[in-house]
Amino acid sequence: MSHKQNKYIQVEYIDTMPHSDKYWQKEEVLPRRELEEMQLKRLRWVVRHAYDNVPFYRRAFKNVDIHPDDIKTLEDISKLPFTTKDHLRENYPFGLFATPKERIVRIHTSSGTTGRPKVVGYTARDLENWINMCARCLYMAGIRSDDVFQNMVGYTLFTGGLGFHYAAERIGAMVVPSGTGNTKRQIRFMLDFGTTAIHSTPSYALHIKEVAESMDIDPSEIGLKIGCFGAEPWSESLRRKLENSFGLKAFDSYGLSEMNGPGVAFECEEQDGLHVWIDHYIVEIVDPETCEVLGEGEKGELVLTPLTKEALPLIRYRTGDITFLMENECSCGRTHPKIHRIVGRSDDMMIVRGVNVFPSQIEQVLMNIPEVGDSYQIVLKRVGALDEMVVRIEVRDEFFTGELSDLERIKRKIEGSLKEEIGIRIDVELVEKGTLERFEGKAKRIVDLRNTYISQ
Ligand code: DLL
Repeated sequence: MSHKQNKYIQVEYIDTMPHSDKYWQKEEVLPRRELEEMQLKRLRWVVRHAYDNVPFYRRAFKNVDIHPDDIKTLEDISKLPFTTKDHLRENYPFGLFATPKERIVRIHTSSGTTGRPKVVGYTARDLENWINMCARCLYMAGIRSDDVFQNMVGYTLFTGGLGFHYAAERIGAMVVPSGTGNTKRQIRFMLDFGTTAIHSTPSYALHIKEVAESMDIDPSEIGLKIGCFGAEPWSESLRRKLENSFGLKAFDSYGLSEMNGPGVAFECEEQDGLHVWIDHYIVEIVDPETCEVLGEGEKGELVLTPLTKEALPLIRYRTGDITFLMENECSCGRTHPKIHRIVGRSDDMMIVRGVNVFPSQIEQVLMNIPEVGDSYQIVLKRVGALDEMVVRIEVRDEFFTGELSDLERIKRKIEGSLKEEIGIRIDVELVEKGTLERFEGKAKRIVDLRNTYISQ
């Protein structure tokens, strides 16, 4: 349609140019060989950039006797040293930045659980690349210019808010920058503004469902079609619960501040693995103990090297997130490889009676049990020399008969399912609805009391 024909637009000034009705950018469908050629060129650039401009990398490369000119093939990446979260913290705030301050146009931080925050920076070009990567994700989930996108994540130093905000605007959607909190008002906005797509953590989405129900609003009547959920591990059964409750399609969204923020990997319509934008990141999976590089299908720690970051070129960054690379081809036509949804962070892995357990495995079991309500908590204790786990669970109102025998039956049922799926006996404690904390951002489901010694 020409400008004259469009009665709503006086001057066409919005840069809304999808590559096609299916893909935001043409790079999404480049043949793998071309992507790899691009990766090699960019890898050589980023390694040189880090070496020339970040004293930390000059030293780190010298320590392992490697020079940027030694990078001749993509496989040569394995000669480079890793970067860890501690390196970022030790160089707080700007020590790993590769561009002078006058070229940095924004910073964000990621606090994690301990110590100094990690500070990340962006040049204007970094932001432009980031917006487009996030726009690829939202477009892939089906968000278009006629959507109303309610962005219910933090807008300040957290990358979730601004990252997707600008991307949704770029697509031309109507953005409701509502941030986190005031859940009743969020729900009213959804109804009043005709929100069709939401972005939040999966745990906040679960809370919104619960609050809507308490307002006598059926979540499926709100009119939501698309949910973009991420920033924390979640399970397939929570996806099903959110999809069934809201009547939307729920997509897993992965990213981390150190790699811009959201927009690193995202699910397509198949909802089976997340495409990683490999024209901007090299993906490796390594054994977290030995750092040996693992092959397709082998579970390990995700290591990412950003290929286009000017401000913060982190080489072989150990994310701490556990996943694996999936099979190559995807029916959506995108040529970028997929990672399996994140199983958990290596720091969150619990060892109970010799068995490795991630919180998302517990959630996967719980969300399939109808009696289980919308909140749970994992309490870790040390009894004598052993770690013990107790899962505190809110029971749905309609199953709370007040009869002790009913509660005992529910407890035994949940313990049975946990034993069957995870292979160890896990104690369950049932609590009344509303007892456990709710979360607007990333949920904190683990309460670690292991330093509080409990004698046997
Ligand atoms: O959480 C960026 C983000 C914002 C991603 C909004 C998705 C949506 P950080 O605060 O730096 O950045 O936390 C990054 O969160 O290393 C993972 O451990 C975890 N994480 C992020 N997305 C997922 C996901 C943002 N989809 C850390 N599944 C990462 C599991 C996730 N874990």
